[in-house]
Amino acid sequence: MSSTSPKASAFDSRVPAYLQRLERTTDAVLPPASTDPARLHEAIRYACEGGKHLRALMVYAAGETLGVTPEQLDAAACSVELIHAYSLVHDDLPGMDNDDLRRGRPTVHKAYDEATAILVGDTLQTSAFEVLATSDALDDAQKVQMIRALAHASGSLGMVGGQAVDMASENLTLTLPQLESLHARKTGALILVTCQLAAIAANATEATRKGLEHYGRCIGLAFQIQDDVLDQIADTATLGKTAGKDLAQHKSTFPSLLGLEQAQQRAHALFDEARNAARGIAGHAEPLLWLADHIQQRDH
Ligand code: GRG
Repeated sequence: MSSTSPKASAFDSRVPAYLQRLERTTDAVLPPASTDPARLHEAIRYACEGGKHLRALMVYAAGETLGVTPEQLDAAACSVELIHAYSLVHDDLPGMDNDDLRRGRPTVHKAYDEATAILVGDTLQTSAFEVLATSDALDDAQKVQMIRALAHASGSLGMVGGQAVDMASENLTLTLPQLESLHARKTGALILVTCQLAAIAANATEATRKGLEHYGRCIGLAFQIQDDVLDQIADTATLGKTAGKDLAQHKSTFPSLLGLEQAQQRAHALFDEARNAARGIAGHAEPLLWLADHIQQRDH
């Protein structure tokens, strides 16, 4: 069964409260902007502003599906957003994607400077592990499992490795399996780990964890295909502005390998597969169904 329009739902009504919890947890783990070195702490907070917080919402949705309390999910939700924010700050640096704008504002190295942006990313990364290690709502075994899962997802076998493969593949035409494998690491690993962290918080059975992981993998790949599709549509609309960058570097994307329409169809099928996986999980699937619909409907 397929669904593409977000319905009013119980989870939807709880999203503002979850985002407030995320803000409170993040605020508590990061030193105040006035703390020495104030410029670094101000830049760290700047880097955390303005995102959609889809990964934190995935932690809360997956946890809710398994009956976990929000208190037991706060550290996990915050930790993935901190890693995500660090990855964007470093991805934007001149030595990587060299972007001037992020979330509609100057990137951290533009608003501050390059050295500060490197240190912002470094601090966000260590804070992600600190928030897990210092949680009052998790037992020690859960903390260790979460720290291990997050380290694996963000390290050289996960997100950082995906970024390295991506940079090495510039100007190469990848095969579809190569592109999928690259994105399973670069973007998919951090999306997948949201489900793994929720499963750890729930002390879930292996069958439940596997079902959630299948959901997470489908959402991760669908998200990336959709990101490429949205970029391609935006590029076509502003051809003049992006033509220089396109000439300077060629990147394999899902629309460039499959064509725009087939890429859209593949993302659609993956969102459907994610919803089917959610329905198969022993629990209350509605939050995960809401999230799949919500991500599918995004336009940025
Ligand atoms: C530099 C170590 C290192 C890793 C970078 C994830 C990543 C690896 C780079 C991001 C590059 C990028 C823009 C990829 C497209 C998919 C993606 C992660 C989009 C941004 O995620 P959103 O839309 O961002 O969830 P917001 O701003 O809402 O948080």
